[in-house]
Amino acid sequence: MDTTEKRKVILSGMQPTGGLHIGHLTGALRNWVELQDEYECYYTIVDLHAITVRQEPAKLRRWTLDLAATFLAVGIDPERSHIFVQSHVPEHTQLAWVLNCFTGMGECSRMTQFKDKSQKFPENVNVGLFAYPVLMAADILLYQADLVPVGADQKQHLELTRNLAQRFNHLYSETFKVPEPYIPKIGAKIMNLQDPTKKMSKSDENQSGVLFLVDDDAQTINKIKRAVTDSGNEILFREDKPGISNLITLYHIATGKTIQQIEADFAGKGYGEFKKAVAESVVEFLRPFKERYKEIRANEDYLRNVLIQGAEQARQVASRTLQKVYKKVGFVQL
Ligand code: ATP
Ligand code: LTN
Repeated sequence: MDTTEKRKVILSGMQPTGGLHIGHLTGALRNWVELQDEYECYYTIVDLHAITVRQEPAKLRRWTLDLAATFLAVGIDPERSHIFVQSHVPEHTQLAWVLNCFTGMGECSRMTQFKDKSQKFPENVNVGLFAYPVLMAADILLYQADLVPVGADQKQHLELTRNLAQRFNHLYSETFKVPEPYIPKIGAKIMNLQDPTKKMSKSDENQSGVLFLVDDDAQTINKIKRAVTDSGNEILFREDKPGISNLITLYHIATGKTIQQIEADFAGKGYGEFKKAVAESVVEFLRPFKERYKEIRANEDYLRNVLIQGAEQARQVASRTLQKVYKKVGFVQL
């Protein structure tokens, strides 16, 4: 490969709205780590997005640093990728304002996440929540991202981002790269252990169904042992057995064994024995991550330095795009 060729750009973001769980690790972060080999990666902690629902300041601060430590602990390498906090790069809000003026009210009100969250928090349906996807578009377009790894729930936001980029490019001239969604090759959806029809979610009130990455071993084991299972007693991966299927997925992730192999290994064995095996394997799977996390989280100077460096690098790219935009819309350049 020609080494002067520019690598394609990846950007993704995660909200610092709670402790991370095993679903984040397997569904998102493991892919983020792999993508570093091939792409120029920007990974941002989107605190501006987080305040679209009410947050306690002390918790938001803690979760932001927790998330930075998690990125590092899973293997995102600050020497190769750019890890930064969204509010440290003011260009995000600046571009979002311009894009707001090119977004229709109808476009935002059609977004499923807006409809869901305004139902969930009827006492706080704010303008920020409404404009959430426009800020997300700014996150992506500032870095001229080629690809955006997102879960299925964010695809609608990415479609809006593409529309805004095309609209602006068409009205003025070529300014933004039109990004594509990146749907990861690996990454099963992990369900809540107490309600296996619902995805495991960090802001879930029922924490006993969520395997947080910072839970201690005893908590992990207990949560798995108390997981809701289905009627019957066979260890089979089947649609009508969501509880056992979810545990099989976890075991598959933790051990690398195939579903068929797991079903065969546990044929004729009971739920109790299976749960014990799942619990032990998940604890082992998480052990190296937890050790690294503890070490990194304890070194706040190091964490802050990574974020300072990440924000500086991000600003260099973001300010270039913003300047182009400001010039095109007709703002006076001094
Ligand atoms: P919230 O509770 O605040 O909505 P969440 O836990 O659902 O948060 P997000 O911040 O929306 O998580 O997700 C960040 C990333 O992690 C997304 O790419 C999403 O696809 C992935 N992810 C989240 N939950 C799971 C899960 N249970 N299984 C697999 N991947 C998941
Ligand atoms: N909305 C996303 C988080 C997010 C994001 C982004 C993802 C904010 N900005 C830019 C990809 C690219 C979520 O809730 N998962």
